[in-house]
Amino acid sequence: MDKIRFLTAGESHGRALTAIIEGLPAGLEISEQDILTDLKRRQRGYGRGGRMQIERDYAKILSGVRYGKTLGSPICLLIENKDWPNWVEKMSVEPVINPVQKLQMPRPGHADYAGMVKYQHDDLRNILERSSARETAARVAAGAVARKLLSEFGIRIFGHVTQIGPVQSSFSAIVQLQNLMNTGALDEIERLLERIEKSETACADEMADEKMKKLIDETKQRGDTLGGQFEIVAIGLPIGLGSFTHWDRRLDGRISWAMGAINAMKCVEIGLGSGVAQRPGSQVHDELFYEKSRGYYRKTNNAGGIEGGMSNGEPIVVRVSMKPLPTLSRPLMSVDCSDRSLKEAFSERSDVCAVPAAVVVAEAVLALVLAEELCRKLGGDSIKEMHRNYKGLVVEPLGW
Ligand code: EPS
Repeated sequence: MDKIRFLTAGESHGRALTAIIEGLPAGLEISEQDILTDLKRRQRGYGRGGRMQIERDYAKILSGVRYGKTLGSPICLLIENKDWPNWVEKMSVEPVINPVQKLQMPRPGHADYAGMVKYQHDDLRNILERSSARETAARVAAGAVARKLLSEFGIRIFGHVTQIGPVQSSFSAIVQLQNLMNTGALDEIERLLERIEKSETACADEMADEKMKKLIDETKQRGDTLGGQFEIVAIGLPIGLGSFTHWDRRLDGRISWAMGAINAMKCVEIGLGSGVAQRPGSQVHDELFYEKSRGYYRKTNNAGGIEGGMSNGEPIVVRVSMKPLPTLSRPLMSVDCSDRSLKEAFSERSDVCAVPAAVVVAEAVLALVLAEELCRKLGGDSIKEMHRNYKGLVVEPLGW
């Protein structure tokens, strides 16, 4: 990212998490309350562990905003860890007289083993503290600012869980959303969003939601964990974000990178995704139509809103698969790195299933990618200038 950059810092059980976002335009209205909405949503979900009972994630804006509007300078956000008082000794910045016992049984599937080798640590706490998905709270806070920018231009992002373990939702955004948009039933979209927000699994299918919760309970009993799949959708995008002209400008590539860089994500699909492999071209590509009242339009969205690395004006639909979390309360076998003896892997408080929370993280990173592309398209020094340029966007091919 070069137009909008962001960095996060902070350990899971350290004093706080921070994020710095640089490159946003001046004049964007933003408040701590705007950021709070998404931080609260990230803490949700059936299957979360004890930590979420302790934390009340809240991002303080430390810089870059004056009288409720961005200045154009870097925005610094601070999220304090409420759990910190319980970790002051164990996570002390200064050396301590009696350090806590080292953790040396890496969890299969976590960053522990490769991290211990790479950074030459003999205590896996030095790895897990930063590799923990706690960091995603900072990404969500940064993403909430990007989302606010997108909302200025009518762009909305939402997500929903399509699968937890083997339980699948009957709902897929790629089909249903297209039907709702084709029939003009836009208020149905609002009802759909309400259903997702009310669901503890962030699943629009009420029957699947019940089955998912039951499965999470059973899995918890067994000391195991669950992954799943979710879809993220962006609507209201102008045509031409991203470009085919060079590999690192392709929007699908940028989105895949951002999604694949979220902890525990193993597969990113756009539109039909892996479904394109088995169909002939005639059943994959979305035909173009034109009506005077509607302009150019499509009846399907198998491309998931991206053709040739560019947004094509249809909803962007991204499907992501998440692996089950590697901290098992009934641990897998591992090796004690202090004496190479076979032992159970390290285990501590964690979540059974974090797929509903991951949806909010994925929404945030999509917002960051799209906000950057929007600034590139509209010239991003000030909101005023961006609005002027937005009004001047060309929306049809040259020809008339
Ligand atoms: C998380 C905080 C963590 C875990 C989870 C995500 O809290 P703690 O480690 O204190 O229980 O609940 O972290 C992981 C899944 C992981 O693999 O590290 C959070 O804030 O989202």
